[in-house]
Amino acid sequence: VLVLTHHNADIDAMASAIVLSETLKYLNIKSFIGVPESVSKAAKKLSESFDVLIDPDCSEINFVVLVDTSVPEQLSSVKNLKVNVIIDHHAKGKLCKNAVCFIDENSKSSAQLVYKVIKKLGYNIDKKLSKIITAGIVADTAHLKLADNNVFSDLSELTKNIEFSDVLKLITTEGGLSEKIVSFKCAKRVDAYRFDDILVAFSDIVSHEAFGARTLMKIGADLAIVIAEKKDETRVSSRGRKKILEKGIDLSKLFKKVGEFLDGSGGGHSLAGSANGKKKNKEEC
Ligand SMILES: [Mn+2]
Repeated sequence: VLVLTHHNADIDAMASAIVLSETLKYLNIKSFIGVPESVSKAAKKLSESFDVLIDPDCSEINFVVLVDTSVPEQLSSVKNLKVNVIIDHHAKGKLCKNAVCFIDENSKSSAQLVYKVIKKLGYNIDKKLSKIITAGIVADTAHLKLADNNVFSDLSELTKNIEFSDVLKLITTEGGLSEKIVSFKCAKRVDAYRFDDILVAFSDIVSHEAFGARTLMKIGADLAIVIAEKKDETRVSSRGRKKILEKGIDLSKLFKKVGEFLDGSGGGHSLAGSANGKKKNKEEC
């Protein structure tokens, strides 16, 4: 059996695939985990101790179970795709036509549906798999912000013998060293102003200006603008909270003008604007 999931597999997708595949192994069924293209960065830690087949070939497989998707577009790099069973919590896709489906759009995660299937099989789930299912649920509910009663009732069963902090360790990825240095430099060079109840933070760094702007938002800016000057190029990135819209600030419009000032281009969204162009006076920009 191949347990397959969608490309750039997220934590819920990987958790569902791992738990189902491991359960089949316990039941003496030879099983594999398959992922098109790649596992997402967020799900790397969760899946690192399991073998994952990237872009598997279904012609070498007897039976395929697909989890967390039912649309062929998310599986385009799988060779000779076939699907026998689908377990998913998204709206039915094209692949449902020719497969046995267990779809529940009201479920907050696919991991919970896999958990249901396993319980039906009468299989008693161990600590390791409890942690992984919990990880899938926590990730797909934005750390329980979107949880419903079913989530809490499943979690009350799953977390009986595990430490919740161990689950969080599985799904939190620390940023790389270079990103942390950008954050520190960006914070160190802040010029901050207050306009009414809006805190505006300007900073400059050598690169990663968008990452820098997000960092300033995390430490409390309502509007963050970060400029990066290169040899003969200027790049500016910004992020804003919704309340700047009430003050009539639209970053896409603002940065269109910044782009013109830089003899380059600019724009974006109302709460995330950016521009790049020629090197000009930084303060003026
Ligand atoms: Mn999901």
